[in-house]
Amino acid sequence: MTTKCSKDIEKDVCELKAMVKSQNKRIDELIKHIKDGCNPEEPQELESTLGNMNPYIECLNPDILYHLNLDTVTTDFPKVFGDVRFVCLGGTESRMEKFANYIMKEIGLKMSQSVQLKNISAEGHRYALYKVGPVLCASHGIGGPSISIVLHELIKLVFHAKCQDPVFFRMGTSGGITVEPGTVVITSEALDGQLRPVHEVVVQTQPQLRPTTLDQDLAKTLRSLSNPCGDGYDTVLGKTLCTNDFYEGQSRLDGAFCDYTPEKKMAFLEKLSQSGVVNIEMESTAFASLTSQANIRAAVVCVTLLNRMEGDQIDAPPARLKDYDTRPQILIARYIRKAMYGEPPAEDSSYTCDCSGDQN
Ligand code: R2B
Ligand code: URA
Repeated sequence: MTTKCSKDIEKDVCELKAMVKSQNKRIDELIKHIKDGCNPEEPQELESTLGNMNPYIECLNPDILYHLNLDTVTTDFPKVFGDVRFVCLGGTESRMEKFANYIMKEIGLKMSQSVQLKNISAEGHRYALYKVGPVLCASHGIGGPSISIVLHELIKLVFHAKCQDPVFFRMGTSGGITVEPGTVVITSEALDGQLRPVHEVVVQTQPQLRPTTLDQDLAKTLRSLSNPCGDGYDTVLGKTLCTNDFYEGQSRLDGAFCDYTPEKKMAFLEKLSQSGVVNIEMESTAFASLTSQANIRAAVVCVTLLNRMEGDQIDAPPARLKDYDTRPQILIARYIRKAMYGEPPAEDSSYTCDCSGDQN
């Protein structure tokens, strides 16, 4: 056994002192880091990228998103939803559940076979909400009032979660003006029942006209992701008429009431066509105005179920309607894949559906 000479001991002591000194320095750095983290001058966390938000929201503790059955005290929004980059809305719960399962495959996320996707808002009994990695999928029901409620709450959700530049999509169905049934329409401009590019909101008895601005670059990018030859159907950019009613509002002859003639109906549809309108649906103006108010990039992608120049009733066979329903989903999935991975559309991205009937 060798004994250490006093010189070696001195060296060890010296090294130990240096180690302790360096550790103390590291501890000081960590303490400073923790302190700086609490300093509002130097925020460590990213802030929400949304604009024009209601200033009173900050005072709400908790903020209860009643229809989504969520609140900011029992759910840690930044932790649970902070990674959301895409918010996809569609009319029915079943469409959005199918889309959630589809997008999961498309973006390569896997879930164990025994686990089912959970509808986060099931207990709210109004809307369905699924989260698939960075994609939120929500149902919105029919019409402006219904989509407006869920959008207020989804916009607050991404605000509280401090999501960075989330993109919103509405995927839906519509009636076509002159275009072949099954055509996919990306809305260039959303018009209300008076053909104005506005969404009217009555606040304390006063009508306010809010612009229905949609992101033109996003619309063009979506259009560029279509492949008419490969897809077997057209994808077009055009104006969308948004009505508050499916029957008289869309100039149908098959509602419970009708006080105009078939000639007047056709004259109206011709006028739409001449104004550049290619489809009619019921949520685009509310969707466009609420998203643009919050500076959110957004797009409306709807398939046409019929050509309104040829009739009013939706009489295509269920299997065809199911196939139509998948078309906006395929396009939006291509966009999401490309945004996430920079990939072109997958060869296998055609979506085989079951036939359980869902066409809102
Ligand atoms: C399209 O289809 C629904 C009406 O059947 C409505 O939600 C819309 O915009
Ligand atoms: N949705 C509508 O709002 N109108 C149609 O004609 C078809 C679907």
